[in-house]
Amino acid sequence: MQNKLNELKAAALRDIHKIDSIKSLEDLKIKYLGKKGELTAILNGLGGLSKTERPLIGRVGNEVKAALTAALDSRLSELEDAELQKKLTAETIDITLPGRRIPAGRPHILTTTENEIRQIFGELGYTVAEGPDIEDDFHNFEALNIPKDHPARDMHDTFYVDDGRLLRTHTSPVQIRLMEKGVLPIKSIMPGRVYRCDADVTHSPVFHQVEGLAVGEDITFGDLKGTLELFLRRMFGAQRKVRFRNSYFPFTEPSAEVDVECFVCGGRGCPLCKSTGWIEILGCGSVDPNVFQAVRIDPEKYSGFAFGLGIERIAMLKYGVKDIRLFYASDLRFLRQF
Ligand code: 2U9
Repeated sequence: MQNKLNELKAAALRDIHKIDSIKSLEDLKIKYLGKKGELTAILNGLGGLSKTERPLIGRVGNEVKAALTAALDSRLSELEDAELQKKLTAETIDITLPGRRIPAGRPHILTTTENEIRQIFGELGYTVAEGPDIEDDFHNFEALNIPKDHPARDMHDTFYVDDGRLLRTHTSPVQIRLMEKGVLPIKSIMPGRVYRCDADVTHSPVFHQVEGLAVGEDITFGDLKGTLELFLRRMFGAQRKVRFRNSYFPFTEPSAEVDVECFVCGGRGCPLCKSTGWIEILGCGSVDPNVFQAVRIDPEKYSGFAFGLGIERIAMLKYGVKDIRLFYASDLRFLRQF
């Protein structure tokens, strides 16, 4: 009987070492130590042994039971450790791996150009005014002294919506609305989208303008010149030459166009400036008395100046962009250059 117990112990220990899953280990425990287990059967059968055999076999049986229990427990904790280790390895986060790159956006070049203009005029004390994109004939044309037969009013130049309403062809109606409020003096710039029925490499049906207006009691053409010279030198460089040429606009009198020394050749002459050495940047002038009359401001008491420029035109000249459509195509290869 004692041999049988020792053989059972040896077999059980061999089995326990071979086991490689917690489930199989539990089955093995049942096989030996369960209610109907092999060792349990022997211990239950002690009553049938002789009085001399019973204590010896009982003691050896209990030792075998203790040895198997210890071996099962130790194998169980080994298997549990191994399982935990496997899980931890599978779940490990390698914090030394480089993070995923999040591509950073940046302002569009037209936004940057507009912001530069806002910044310069902001420092000169100008406020920013905005108005509706859909306008009426009075604010877009009539009040600006643009006659009924002016080509700008033609269907080929202006987008008409309905009931005589139209998409503003410049931001000037914002100035008209501002002056109609009658709060003087005025020193404001008006950035915004404008619409013209025109499309080629330098013209887009939607583009962006910044216009400016100053109205007060003693504002002269000299103030206009000083303001724009300062603006253009800040925008294009302190050493850059600037010149005023006389011109005509219905809403200003006298009117002028302003050129700066060519960015590419510095005035020597090149294809960009068409060998003139000069690049036209903006239009301007003293507010026409007829415009003051349309908004019930007394032209005898008040005077003012206005100017207008196209943001796309400035950006195209400054950065050598040859096709205006590149600004709107959302092509990152183009946009990332700035
Ligand atoms: C009021 C009175 C006068 C705004 C002006 C220009 C000259 C001008 C063009 C520049 C390029 C338009 O985008 S562009 O094609 N603008 O040359 N704009 S004076 O004059 C005003 C505006 C409002 C009440």
